[in-house]
Amino acid sequence: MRITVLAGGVGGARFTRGLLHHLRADGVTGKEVTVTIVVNTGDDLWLNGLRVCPDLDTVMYTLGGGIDEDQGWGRADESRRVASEIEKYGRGWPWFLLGDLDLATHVVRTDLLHQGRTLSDATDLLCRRWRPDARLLPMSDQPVETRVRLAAGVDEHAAGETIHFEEWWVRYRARVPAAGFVQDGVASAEPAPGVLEAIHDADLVILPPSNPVVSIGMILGVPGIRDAVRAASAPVVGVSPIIGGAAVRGMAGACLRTIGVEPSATAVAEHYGARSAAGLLDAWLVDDVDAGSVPVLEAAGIRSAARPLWMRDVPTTAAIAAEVLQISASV
Ligand code: GDP
Ligand code: FO1
Ligand code: CA
Repeated sequence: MRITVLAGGVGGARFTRGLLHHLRADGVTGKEVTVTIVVNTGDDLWLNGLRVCPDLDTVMYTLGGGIDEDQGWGRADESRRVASEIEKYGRGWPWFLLGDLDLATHVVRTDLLHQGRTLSDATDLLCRRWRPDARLLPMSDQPVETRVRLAAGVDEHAAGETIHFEEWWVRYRARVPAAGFVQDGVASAEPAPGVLEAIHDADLVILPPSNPVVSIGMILGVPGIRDAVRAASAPVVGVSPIIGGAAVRGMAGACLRTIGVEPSATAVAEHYGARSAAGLLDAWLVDDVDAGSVPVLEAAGIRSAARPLWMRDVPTTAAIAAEVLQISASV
């Protein structure tokens, strides 16, 4: 069985860890199951001369056992000696922490890219150390940068200017009003090698509880990927990242409102749309508190079910993944 997940950082990583736990612990089908994760690279940036790929690293560290569990990103047992030295030179982004251990990943990746390797190759090589038990594919080997068009000026930025997504998210905590998101470079980008095949050949495609706008939305924006999901012969099942009208962790609500989508489990499913109506989804899981949206979505052609969707720990997340497999069998 082949499962393909389209993922951002923390939400996608935690879900996939639960999925792998479920598959490996319970031997689900008795058959060999391979998992491919197509990861958002819209957040990637150059900082202090280094290529930083936040979502790829979050997935790699989470599945490889190196993640800072409380924070959800970066390395466990991290220190910041280099960052504090860099700050003294007044260079880089003092509000975006590159920890000492994490820096090693960026140094190795940047070295590989400077040698002419692709991001896919560099990711493969980094994963040889972390052994994530899944294949990690960047959405594209070409840089596609998520930028935020500001609706109001802030600090040195004027209204109407675009800034890197991480500056809007981390420096301004998504509190500066945004007029929209731009995918810089997307027109000339291609899906990375293996991405379209992973979707085409899958027995199940999962949209995990990742940010629908700046994580999954950016992956779907790469030419060819949305069409591949629509055309997949496998069921496409999504898990709501919104519980009771709020993003569970983080500021996804601000992203949704920016594109005119209400932060609710129903509205996000309608935003993805039913595959039977030119959209992407065959099935959708909502939290118990959103059970009221099940009949609405069923009427819209999306098989739906309500169950607890808080990813509290690996076992509760594995149970969510089990439910995804179950509902996928009924579409
Ligand atoms: P990011 O790149 O680190 O922002 O991570 P993702 O895009 O993969 O996922 C972030 C989103 O995951 C958040 O905006 C939440 O909406 C969602 N999320 C985080 N934790 C949970 C959880 O426990 N349950 C559910 N259903 N969604 C969650
Ligand atoms: N998130 C923060 O809130 N503050 C940071 O300083 C920060 C640094 C950082 C460094 C490397 C990395 O891989 C991730 C990092 N993140 C940080 C997480 C992150 O980039 C964002 O929260 C997500 O990408 C939002 O989608
Ligand atoms: Ca991200």
